[in-house]
Amino acid sequence: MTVPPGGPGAAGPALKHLYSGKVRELYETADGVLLLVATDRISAFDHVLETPIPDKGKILTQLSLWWFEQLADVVPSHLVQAPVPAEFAGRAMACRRLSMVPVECVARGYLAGSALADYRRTGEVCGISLPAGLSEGSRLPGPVFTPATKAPRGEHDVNIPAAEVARQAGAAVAAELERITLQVYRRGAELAAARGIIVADTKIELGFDPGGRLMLADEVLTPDSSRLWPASQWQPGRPQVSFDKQIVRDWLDSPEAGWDKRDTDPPPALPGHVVEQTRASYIEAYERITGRQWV
Ligand code: PZK
Repeated sequence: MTVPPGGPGAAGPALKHLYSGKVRELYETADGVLLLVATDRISAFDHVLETPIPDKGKILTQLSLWWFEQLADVVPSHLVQAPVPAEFAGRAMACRRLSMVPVECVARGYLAGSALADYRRTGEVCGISLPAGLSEGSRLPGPVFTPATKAPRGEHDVNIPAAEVARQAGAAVAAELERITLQVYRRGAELAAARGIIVADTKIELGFDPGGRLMLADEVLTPDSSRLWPASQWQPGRPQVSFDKQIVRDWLDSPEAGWDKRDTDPPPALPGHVVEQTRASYIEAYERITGRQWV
């Protein structure tokens, strides 16, 4: 009698939908466990594309789970053992509800994205002064903690000085956020480097459990939360090749797509060959990083 007449799920709506992200969904089960579900949606140039990448959500979920294991001695994770509904098998993480830290915790080892823009304007990022003469994709003298505000949906995060985090969260918590974020970056970068992948930067989410302990939440060191570059193609002074989205970006930028990334209109559907190559690139990232075969 474990399966109700009508099949699993027929007992009623056991899941409450909490939030939709660009490419993920958050649910709560009847027992108060959160389910972080990674969909097959993909975003590029700030748009969520209409074409899904088959298995992307499963691949990134399995990659996060692998990283949580590798990082267990750095910081405990929000993962709990709980049943996952069959419809989400392989693409959901069951986690405890945390009180989330309202700051994006970012560590960077290379210059890209908003840090590059800030550096070009001011020579600094988050109040940290960087050496002169760096270019797009340059390696930084050492990893830096570059926190940012959590922007409302559709807006971009804004980099803030660590002192601002200390003002908001208290000096002791701010120091812990920085320490954990840099350790996650260092461990991630070291492991990935051994497999020919540069972790240019990574964004983590931390939260407090009811006992006041900081825990690692969300996804970790995935291509959606980090810039991963194939080391063999790294060449400072130009935009870097992205491990996962390069094929999509190149196609959307090509005349064949008939679309301009500066437009507000939605990008066109992806052709089958772009979907297939992109799926293969997610699998390659998973296999190279974990040393496991995607099955
Ligand atoms: C939490 N997000 C991001 C994910 C979205 C948004 N363990 C937790 N406890 C409380 N809150 C969160 C987590 C986690 N992880 C995560 N927002 C809140 C997110 C998926 C879809 F729309």
